[in-house]
Amino acid sequence: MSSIQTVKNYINGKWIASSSGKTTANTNPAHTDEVLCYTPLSTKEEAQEAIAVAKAAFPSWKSTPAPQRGKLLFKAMHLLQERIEDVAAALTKEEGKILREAKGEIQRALNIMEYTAGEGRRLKGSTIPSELPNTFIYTIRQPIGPIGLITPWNFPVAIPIWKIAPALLAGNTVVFKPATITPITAQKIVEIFEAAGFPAGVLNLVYGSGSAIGDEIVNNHNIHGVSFTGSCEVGNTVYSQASRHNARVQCEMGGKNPLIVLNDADLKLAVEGAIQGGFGSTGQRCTAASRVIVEDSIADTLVDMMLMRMENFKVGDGMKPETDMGPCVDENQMNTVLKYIDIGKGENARLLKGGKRLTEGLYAKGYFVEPTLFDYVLPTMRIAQEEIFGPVISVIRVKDFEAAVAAANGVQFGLSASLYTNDLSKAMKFVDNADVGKVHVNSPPIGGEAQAPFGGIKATGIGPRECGSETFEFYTEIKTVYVDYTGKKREGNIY
Ligand code: UN1
Repeated sequence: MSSIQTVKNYINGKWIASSSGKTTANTNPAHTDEVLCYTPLSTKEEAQEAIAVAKAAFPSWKSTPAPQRGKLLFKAMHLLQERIEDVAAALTKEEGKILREAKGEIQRALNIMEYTAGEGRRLKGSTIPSELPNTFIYTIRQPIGPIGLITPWNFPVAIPIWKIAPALLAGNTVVFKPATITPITAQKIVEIFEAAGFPAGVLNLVYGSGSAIGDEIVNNHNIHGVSFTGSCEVGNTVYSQASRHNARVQCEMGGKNPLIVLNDADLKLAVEGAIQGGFGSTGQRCTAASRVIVEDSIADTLVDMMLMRMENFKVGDGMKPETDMGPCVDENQMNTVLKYIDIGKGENARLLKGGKRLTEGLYAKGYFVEPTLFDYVLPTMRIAQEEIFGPVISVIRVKDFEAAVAAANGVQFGLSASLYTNDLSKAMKFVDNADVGKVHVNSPPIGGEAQAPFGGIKATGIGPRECGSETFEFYTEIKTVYVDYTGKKREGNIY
């Protein structure tokens, strides 16, 4: 008998083994012969049960005062803080990102919990002047009901937390379906909420495929809202299906984020931004700097500096402190990256560095791809248009600022964009004209702070922003209240 565990679902406050009998192996992408656990491919009936439980738990959770819900969230935050080493190691082992990045991701989750828990004492409505005498109009924010959360593998702690925390704080109950290839971090998150004392049924976890569990969450009429992060293809299906039964939908999907470098920029800073933005998290983030758009006059210098910076960039096991970049998350993702490298070569982009899978020695048992730099990429090429989700940077040379903005905007996505310049006027023009949900001036397009809204436009985003106070636009309904204390029937205009 193998001692490798199959993780369990968490339904109604109990850890329950799936009855499906079907599992998929969760392997370490840096050592593919290391199976970390098995993920159950749960049945639709198990998802239905979790949804029924979330529905049953809703009335009492809704009537729990928001400051009390916030107190539990503060407890969960302290527990995550205590367990940070353990959760970070699990994250690196199952997702592959380096330990520093894993800890950074967990710190971001902690910041989100801190910010969101404090909202328990705010969650404000507004008072509105009435045109009538002795009439009081105000609004309150109420939860929307049982919510389905479908989350990706690339930020398996921060993204679930930035959905679970505001969902629960606002008084909703949750059915959480994590990616099947990052089950251990999902389990550790739910254990923390359990240990913090969240009541049974308020947060439920069901492992399984998109086609069974995701499909049930999206189509079940007892789910009143779905928040999804992942691919455009899946997100668009989630949107069209969930909206059929009037569920509220929020989707955060792909990106093809530009990092523009103008000829007056601090090039050292720009190179650091491009490397961190393009190769950080192995390029597996929707905010990755996958296109470096540079003015012709400085392009040769910038490219030389990037090549030099890549010289000592160490690929390897994310658990080792000297590693700068970990593996791709799985074989599938690695093959996608290698396919796009071939596409780039086929399109006659100039491959300057990288481009290959690493297979020798330490790399023999992992999904390692070299950090890859293409130059002379045209804005219309597929490698400049499509999301690769891997360590591939495309340099696009343009004649001036206007051409840079046109190239930056000339993609279907609209998540994040960076501009490196010291020209305030150009910086502000870019802020005005970039077709994205967030702009970074003189810093890479990745990341975001807990108290600031996060999300994109165009093919990237559907529904309200995540994080910041704007997150409650999704997780609450506004109720408008009219209190008439005249004691008289209305005269005159009646609306
Ligand atoms: C970040 O870079 O801030 O799936 C995180 C994603 C995004 C999160 C990006 N929704 O990569």
